[in-house]
Amino acid sequence: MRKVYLYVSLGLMCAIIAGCGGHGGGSSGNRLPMSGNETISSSDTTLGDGSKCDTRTFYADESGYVTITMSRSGGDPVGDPYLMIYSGETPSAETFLGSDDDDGPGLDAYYNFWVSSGNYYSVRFNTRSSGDLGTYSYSIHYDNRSQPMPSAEPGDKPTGDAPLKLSQ
Ligand SMILES: [Ca+2]
Ligand SMILES: [Ca+2]
Repeated sequence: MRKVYLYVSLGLMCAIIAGCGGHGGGSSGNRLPMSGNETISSSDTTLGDGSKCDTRTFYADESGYVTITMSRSGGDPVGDPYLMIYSGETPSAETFLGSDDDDGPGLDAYYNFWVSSGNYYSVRFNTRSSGDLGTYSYSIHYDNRSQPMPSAEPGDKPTGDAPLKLSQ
């Protein structure tokens, strides 16, 4: 009886410690906001058109609008950023939600959509064409409202109508 009590106490303590750990930043890597400077390189995942991509998954701990950006940035930037968004942790044709090519400034990609609390979403940071390697910056953050395109330019297509590119 005493042993059981000890195990329960230990379990509870572990849960409390794990819960507190979330505030440290290190173990909350899937929570928003996320941002960084990264590189599309030849060793990244290859898609059906031969282009390369980085995949990042985030967890929505509240419902709301989320904005995702991918920008030409760094010392040797990619030529033409491209985004694809998926529900869940595994990108596929079945989980595909939408994509964007040029809704950000210039050739930068921008996507704004509604997420539901308690769900995972995945983002492929990609380029419009194959052979386009280089650096970029990205951001995934709550906006709490639907955002218009930051730079509506002649010839821009509405968010979401860029074609899906399947895995190779
Ligand atoms: Ca990469
Ligand atoms: Ca683009």
